[in-house]
Amino acid sequence: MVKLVLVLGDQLSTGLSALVQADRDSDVIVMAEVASEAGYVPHHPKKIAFTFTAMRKFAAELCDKGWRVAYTRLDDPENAGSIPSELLRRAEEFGTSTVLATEPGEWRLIEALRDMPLDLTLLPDDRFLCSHEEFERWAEGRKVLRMEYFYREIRRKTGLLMDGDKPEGGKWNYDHDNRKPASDDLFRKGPPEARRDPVLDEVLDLVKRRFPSNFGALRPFYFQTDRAGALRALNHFIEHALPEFGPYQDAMLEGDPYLYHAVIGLYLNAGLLGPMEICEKAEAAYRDGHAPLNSVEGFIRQIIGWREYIRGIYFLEGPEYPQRNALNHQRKLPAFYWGAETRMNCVAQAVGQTRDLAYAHHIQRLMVTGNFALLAGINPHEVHEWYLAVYADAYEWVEAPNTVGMSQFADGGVVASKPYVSSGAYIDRMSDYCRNCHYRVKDKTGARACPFNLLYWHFLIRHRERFEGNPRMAQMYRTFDRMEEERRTRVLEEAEDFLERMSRGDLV
Ligand code: FAD
Ligand code: DLZ
Ligand code: SF4
Repeated sequence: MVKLVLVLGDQLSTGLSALVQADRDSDVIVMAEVASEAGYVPHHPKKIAFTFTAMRKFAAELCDKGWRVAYTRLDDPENAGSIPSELLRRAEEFGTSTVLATEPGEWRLIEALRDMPLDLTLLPDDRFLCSHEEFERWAEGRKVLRMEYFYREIRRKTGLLMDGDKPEGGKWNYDHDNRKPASDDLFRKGPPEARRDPVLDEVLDLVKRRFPSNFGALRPFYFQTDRAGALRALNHFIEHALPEFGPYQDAMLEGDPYLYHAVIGLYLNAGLLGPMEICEKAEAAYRDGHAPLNSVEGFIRQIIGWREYIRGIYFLEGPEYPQRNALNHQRKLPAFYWGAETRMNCVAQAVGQTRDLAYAHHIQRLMVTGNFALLAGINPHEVHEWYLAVYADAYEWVEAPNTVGMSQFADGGVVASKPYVSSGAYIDRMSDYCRNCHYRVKDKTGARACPFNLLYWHFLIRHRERFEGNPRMAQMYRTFDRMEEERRTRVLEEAEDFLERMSRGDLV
């Protein structure tokens, strides 16, 4: 009996469990560009263009390999508009009610598939190194979950950077050698340019026509859109950037959006690259003497540690996770997240780069836009929807725990042991943004005081009850209490005034 085999836009891997289990002679692969997936948040036009182009090329590759592919384009008149309704339409067309799929990376879609009146088999997504069951076993009985211990287990399991049963070099983590600010005279080579081709051109026209008002610049389009291109991007990173990845991982420079980051998250999350092949190449660069251990360990930790851990949390915590709001933050996301003017240069740089590239690196996401939203008490669900929309690598399984958990502390401390908040001093140390800012990072109060300085205290004081007892935060409360009363009052009043002006829509 013929089966429909679903391949989603982030399942573009020839080794996908559903494809491995399918029968090339009798089954039909279903792929569909649908309004519901393209519209559950207002995705960045570059993300939609990347997804549709990569889907079309992957479908063509499957056809070349002899698969029967039923591909629906967004503009096809018979397009039913959602993944379940496309499956129902194809089921009727091919006279079957059997669907084979690899588990989607989002509860929303898992539930929608389960609700279909079709006979569905959902297979585990084994493109990850840790299954749901393994993560549950690891988490069971632990009072708090911490990535570092999880990471060690995965190092042992994969054998990456291991010296027998010991970590390579004697330590699991080399972060104390990292975290340097970048200087603007360092030479860096950004990711390779995209090659133009007719499939990409056609999709770019479609996206321009169908999503004219989504936030973000469609062109110039620089992403790779197939496996060969993704491999080129990976090799380019290993050759040109990996050696310096560790030291400059947290640095930010105006005019240099990538620094030594890999810019491969979108390829990995869409299935064009796999986690093990990436890490094996990085490890080989270390063993060949091309890249130092602190950079290679730091990079591998992001992929086998953070990425797997974050996914484990998403599936462990369940479908309600993105709704959490432990700090009861209710303020609306300011218009400058969608490109309106702001005088805060760091925010303007991070948002401007996001608009142009659908990319910002981790510290820009965490310590600029994320930090500001948390300090200002923005509703975490709005923050979550923004991150899900604007980055080309964003899918809920990875975006939500990073945003709701790590960045906004809205899960009450599942992902992070303390909130990632900082005053302007951190941004000044790690970037050159403050040089060109209307505000003065050294000013703690007054008309030009850096808003991060004001809001930092406002955040700590409004959540005093919750955080004062946290040993890693107690020092900050002592510092505040040692300030003169007049100064404390002034800081909090100016912070209030800033928030009011921001909420009114004044230029801040
Ligand atoms: P590099 O810095 O070069 O790191 C290499 C790879 O490590 C990344 O490609 C990614 O696959 C992995 N990685 C690194 N950090 C993380 C992390 N915290 N969680 C998961 N994987 C990680 N990452 C996404 O893939 N999708 C998202 O939607 C996403 N949303 C985020 C939202 C917020 C608020 C924050 C703070 C982080 C988010 N991240 C997300 C994590 C991280 O910022 C991106 O993975 C990274 O910036 C991608 O750029 P890169 O490929 O140059 O990564
Ligand atoms: C991100 C995305 C977009 C923009 N469009 C589609 C689409 O039209 N068809 C599709 O199959 N997948 C798309 N995707 C990826 C899905 O949103 C992704 O599979 C789910 O969010 C689960 O991770
Ligand atoms: Fe950002 Fe403050 Fe520096 Fe301006 S002074 S760039 S607002 S940290």
